[in-house]
Amino acid sequence: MNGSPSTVTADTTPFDAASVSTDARLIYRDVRPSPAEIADAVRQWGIVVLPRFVDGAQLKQLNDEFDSLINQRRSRDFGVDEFDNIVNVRVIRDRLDATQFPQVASLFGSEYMNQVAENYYGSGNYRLNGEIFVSELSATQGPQPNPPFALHFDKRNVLKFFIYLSNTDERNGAMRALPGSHMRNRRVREHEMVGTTLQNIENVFPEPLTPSIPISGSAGTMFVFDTDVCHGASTVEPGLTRRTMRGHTHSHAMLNAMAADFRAAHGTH
Ligand SMILES: O=C(O)CCC(=O)C(=O)O
Ligand SMILES: [Fe+2]
Repeated sequence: MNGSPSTVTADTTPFDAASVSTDARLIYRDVRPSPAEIADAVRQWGIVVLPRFVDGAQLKQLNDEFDSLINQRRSRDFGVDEFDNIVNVRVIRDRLDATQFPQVASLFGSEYMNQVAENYYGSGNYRLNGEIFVSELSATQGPQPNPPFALHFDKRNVLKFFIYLSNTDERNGAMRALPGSHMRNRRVREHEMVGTTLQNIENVFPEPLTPSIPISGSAGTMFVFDTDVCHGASTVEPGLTRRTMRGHTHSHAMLNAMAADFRAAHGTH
């Protein structure tokens, strides 16, 4: 079993060719962009990729902290999701011990990421990387019809700072995405949020009707994406793994909608 249990097919109409693109050159940046440029690129395409965002000693230390978090997951105060081929440690950034995990704490609390979020959401309108998902994928068995593998948008909208800690391509789980698809998905999601509980939003796309490109990158690559863009992991070949960390930055509006949804589902007011 993988990921979210409720899989509902989204709008099956093909995306308007004029609004989406499978040209990777539009979303890869060779030179480190300013936070404002990142926010603009995410607004335009839903995703932007920064190769070698982390390297050298910092990358090595992040990998060491990744190993500690994964290996000690049961003895710590973190949420853990474990499926056949996914281990996910859910770190609450406020509760992270920065002396033990200095690179994770400084990277996901960095002023650079904060400036990206501020440019994207506006000052005071977001919570920077409230959660950090530390996750390892191992070989998948057969086709994967559900998120995070199936192409989808997230029911709960998030800006994600997603970092590969190992070299990653289509053989070991590279995330796939359809640049530009966030616009239509956002309209659908916002429309559905009015009449449906978040959990029931239809968010999975039929393939190959919906195209996508793999976000391949060497260890240290970061991509920033708005989860309204169609996205989903590639499957993982036997013997291979994928190591990632990702910061989840929500708008306060989305956090409030999630809290209201939770109260409605649990009968409290
Ligand atoms: O792991 C992946 O490549 C996809 C993850 C995903 O669906 C997400 O971060 O929202
Ligand atoms: Fe997702």
